[in-house]
Amino acid sequence: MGQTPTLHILYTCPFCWKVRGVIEHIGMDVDYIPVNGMKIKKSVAFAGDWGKVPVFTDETGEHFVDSTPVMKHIDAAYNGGKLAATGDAERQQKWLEWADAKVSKATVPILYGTLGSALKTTTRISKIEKFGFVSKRLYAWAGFPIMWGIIAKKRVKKDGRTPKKLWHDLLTEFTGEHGTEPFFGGASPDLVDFAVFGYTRSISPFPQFALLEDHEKGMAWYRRMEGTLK
Ligand SMILES: N[C@@H](CCC(=O)N[C@@H](CS)C(=O)NCC(=O)O)C(=O)O
Repeated sequence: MGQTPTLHILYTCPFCWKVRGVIEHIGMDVDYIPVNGMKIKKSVAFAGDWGKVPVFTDETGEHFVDSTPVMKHIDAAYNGGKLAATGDAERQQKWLEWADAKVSKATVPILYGTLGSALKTTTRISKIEKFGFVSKRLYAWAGFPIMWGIIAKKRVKKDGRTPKKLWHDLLTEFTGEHGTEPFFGGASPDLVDFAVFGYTRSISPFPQFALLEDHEKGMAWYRRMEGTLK
C-alpha cells in the first residue's frame, strides 16, 4: 500500500472531466487536487515540463499526463482494461481521435461564443475554481473579453454554425454511431463514451448546458452514463 492516488485538476477543465468520469465509474479512491488556473505550470512542475492538467499520480508516486493516455492507464491498471477491451479496437481508436479533435473544440464556443455567455462563464469559473485574492478578481473581469474577443469569436466564425448547432450535430453523429445500443461501447460504455461524456459534462456547471439538454438522444445517453458512475 502506498499513498492515495491523486489527480491535479481544474474543476472546469474538459480534459480533467474525461478522467474523472473513469475514476467515478470504477469507484476508485482518488484525491482531487485543484490548482490555481493562473499557476498551472508551477503547480504541476513536479510532473516534468508538460505543464497542463490533468496529472495523475499513482500510489507509488509515478506521474501520468495527457487525458486520453491517463484514461487508458487507469482503465488498464485498476479496471482490468475493460473499457479498452469493449468492441473493436480500431473503431475505438478512430472515435477517440474524433472526440479529441471535434468534441474538444466545441467547449470554448458554447462557453464563450457570445459576450453574454463569456461573462456568465468567467463569473461562474471565478466562483468554482481555486484562485488567489487578486487573480480571482482579475480573471472575473479580464477573462471574459479575452476568451470571447480573442479565442471564441474566431472559432465560431470559422465553423459557421451556432455553438448550439455544433453541439447538436456532434451529439447526433455520436449517438447515431451507437445504432440500437445504449452506449458507443455497446451494452456498456467504453473509453470513447467516457471521452465524449467528459467533454459534455464539463459544460454541466454552466447555464449553457441547457442548450445541450434539448438534444433528446444525446441527453438520454448522458443520463445513462451518469447511471454507470459509483
Ligand atoms: N491534451 C491535453 C490537454 C490538457 C490541457 O490543455 N489542459 C489545460 C486546462 S483545460 C491546461 O492545463 N492548460 C495549461 C496550459 O496549456 O498552459 C489533455 O488531453 O490532457
